[in-house]
Amino acid sequence: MKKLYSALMTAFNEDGTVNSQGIREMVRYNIDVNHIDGLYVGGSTGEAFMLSTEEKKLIFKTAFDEANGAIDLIAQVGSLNLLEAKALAKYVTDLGYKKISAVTPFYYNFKFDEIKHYYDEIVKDVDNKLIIYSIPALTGVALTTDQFAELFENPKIIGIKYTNADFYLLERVRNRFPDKLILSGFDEMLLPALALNVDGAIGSTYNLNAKRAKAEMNAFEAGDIAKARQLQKDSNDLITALIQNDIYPSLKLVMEEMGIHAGYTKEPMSHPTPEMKAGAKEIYQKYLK
Ligand code: NGF
Repeated sequence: MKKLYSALMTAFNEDGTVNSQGIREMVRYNIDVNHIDGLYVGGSTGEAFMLSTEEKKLIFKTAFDEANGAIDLIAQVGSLNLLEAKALAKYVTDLGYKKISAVTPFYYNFKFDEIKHYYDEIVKDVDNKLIIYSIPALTGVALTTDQFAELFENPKIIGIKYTNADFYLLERVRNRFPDKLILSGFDEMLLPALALNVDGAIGSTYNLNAKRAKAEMNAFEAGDIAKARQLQKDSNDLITALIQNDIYPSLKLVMEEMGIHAGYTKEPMSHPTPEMKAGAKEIYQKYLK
């Protein structure tokens, strides 16, 4: 059975501080209404790369407490500061997270040996399993099939969060590592990823659109490709509208329309303009009601 994970957002107050109550509401909504299989905590959608270590810890703890064992949780601990990544890996493991993940280190054009060292170090002192977070469009780091193979030599490294539109590489990786966990990261490309036999998906828009995405997965599994294609089209109408309205603040504005206190994005991401607010209201009415 393929699994669907929402990439958890972080609710911020207008001044950029973390709003724990808003995080709790989003966790609850994902469990009670979306019936989600799990949450990816501290990733891009969580705006984690703009946060302090203490803020990240608060978010990991709040999500863990609120979920209370009901769903699978993956903690994204990757950071350009390897000492921070290691400390967070230990922190979330001690809390009880059963899976961790780490973005490929970015910005400094690290050599592959350095990337391998980074992953081996993150898992070295923790009894946990790690999913590589590969997102070349944002990191500039595009790992090859052979490089994934080298990272998988470490038995604690169990899979890939594959946020990449390279389906040739996805096919190569899927077939070379049939036992590894591969979770697709681009919501608008869920159907082609399912066709290549991913184990599930993680994404930002599932916070709002889990029901349709699950129906698509079920239709695909049942061999009803026409239905799956129609559902992907419907999802992509929603995703396109979100992107055109500025996706990060809009995801939160639409959640607010649904009565969930998702709060603000963190600057330098934009705060909502009146036009964005009107756009989000329209998106909710048109695609989600
Ligand atoms: O936010 C991005 C940036 N991608 C997310 C997802 O892959 C990131 C994706 O859902 C994520 O899950 C996380 O780390 O928190 C997109 O928002 C969606 O497909 C719309 O393009 O690429």
